[in-house]
Amino acid sequence: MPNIHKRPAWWIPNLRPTDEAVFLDRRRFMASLGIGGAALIGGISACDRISDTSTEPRPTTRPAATDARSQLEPAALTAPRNDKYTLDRKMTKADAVMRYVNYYEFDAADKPKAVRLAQNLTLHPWTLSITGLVKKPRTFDVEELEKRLSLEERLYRHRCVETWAMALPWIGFPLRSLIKLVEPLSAARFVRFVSFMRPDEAPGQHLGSGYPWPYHEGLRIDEANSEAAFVAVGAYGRRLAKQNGAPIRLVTPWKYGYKSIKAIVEMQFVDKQPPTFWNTVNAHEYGFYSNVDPAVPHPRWSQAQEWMIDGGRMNKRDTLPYNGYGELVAHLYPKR
Ligand SMILES: Nc1nc2c(c(=O)[nH]1)N[C@H]1C(S)=C(S)[C@@H](COP(=O)(O)O)O[C@H]1N2
Ligand SMILES: [Mo]
Repeated sequence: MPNIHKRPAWWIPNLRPTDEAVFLDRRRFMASLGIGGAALIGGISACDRISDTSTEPRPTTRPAATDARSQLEPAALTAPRNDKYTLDRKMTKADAVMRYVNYYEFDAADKPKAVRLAQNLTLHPWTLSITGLVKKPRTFDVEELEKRLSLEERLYRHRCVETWAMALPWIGFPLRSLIKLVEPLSAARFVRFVSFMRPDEAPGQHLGSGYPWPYHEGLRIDEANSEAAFVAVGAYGRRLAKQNGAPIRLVTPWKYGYKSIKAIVEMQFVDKQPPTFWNTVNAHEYGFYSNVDPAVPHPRWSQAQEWMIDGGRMNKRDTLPYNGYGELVAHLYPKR
C-alpha cells in the first residue's frame, strides 16, 4: 500500500485563518504544553532579535507532495543503548519533541509552522563533506557513514537558551569517531559546521530574511573530540524527523541548543575560530562557547531555571552548570 500514508501524531494540519476549529485545536495543543499566548510570545522571541511575535495562524502553502509525504513517519532505526548516559528526569514525550522545535530555515517564530514547512526538505540524496585541514577529506553518503560507524542510543538532556528543555533518546555516534576517519592535521584547531542552503525549500532563507544563511556553527577541536559531543541520525527508535534535523545533526548537550546544528552538509577543519550564526546575528547575546551556565544570565532573562516542554512553563527546575555534563567537559574550560 505504497500510496497510503498515515499522519503521525505530531503532524499539524495546514491552518487557514478562517478555520476556527483548527485554530482552537492548535490552542489546545499549546495549552497541553503549558504555554498560553503571552508565554509563547516570550518563548519564541528569545533566540531571535528579528522576531515575529504573532501567535495567529497564517495561511501557508501545502508541503510538496512527494518527499514530504514519504517522510512523514520516519523509518524505524534502533541501536543498543549506551548505559553510561542516564537521565535525572523522565524522558520527554516524543510527540512534544517533534512539535516544539526551533528551525529558523522554515519559520523563525511559529513552531507549528516550522514543523509543517520542514516536511518540504528533500533528504535524498544527502551527503556530508569533510573538508579543510584533514589528511583524508571525504564526502560521505549519510547512510553509508552510519554503516561504517556503530550506532548507539544515548539519553541526553537538551537546554535551549530560551529556557525550555527536554530529555530524549538520540541515536547516532560520537563525533570523535567521525573525526578519526578523516585524520585532522595538527594545524586544525576548530571545526566549522554548515547546514543546507535551499531557499526554494526553506522559506526562511529567502533574501531579506536578515539572517546570515546557511546556518553555521563551530566547536574547538578538543570540544569536538570530547566524548559528550554526539552526531544524531535518529531519535525515539526512528530516523530523525525532518523538523528535528534529519538526516544528520550535531548534539552538544552541555551547550545551549543553538550550537546543536541541524541538517549538516559540511564539516570544515580550520585553524581559526569560525564565525557562528547566532553570534553574527547578535554577538552581545550569543557567544561562541555558549556553555549552559545558571550563573550567567542572558542579557534579557535569567538562566537560573528551565522548564520541560511536556511539563509546562510553570514547572521550573534549576539549571545545572554545563547542563549536568560537567564531569565530561569541565576540564576543557578555565575553572568557573
Ligand atoms: N540548521 C538549524 N539548526 C538548528 C536551529 C536552526 O534554526 N537551524 N535551531 C537551534 C536551536 S535554537 C535549538 S534549541 C535546537 C532545537 O532542536 P529541536 O528543534 O530538534 O528541538 O536546534 C538548533 N539547531
Ligand atoms: Mo534554542
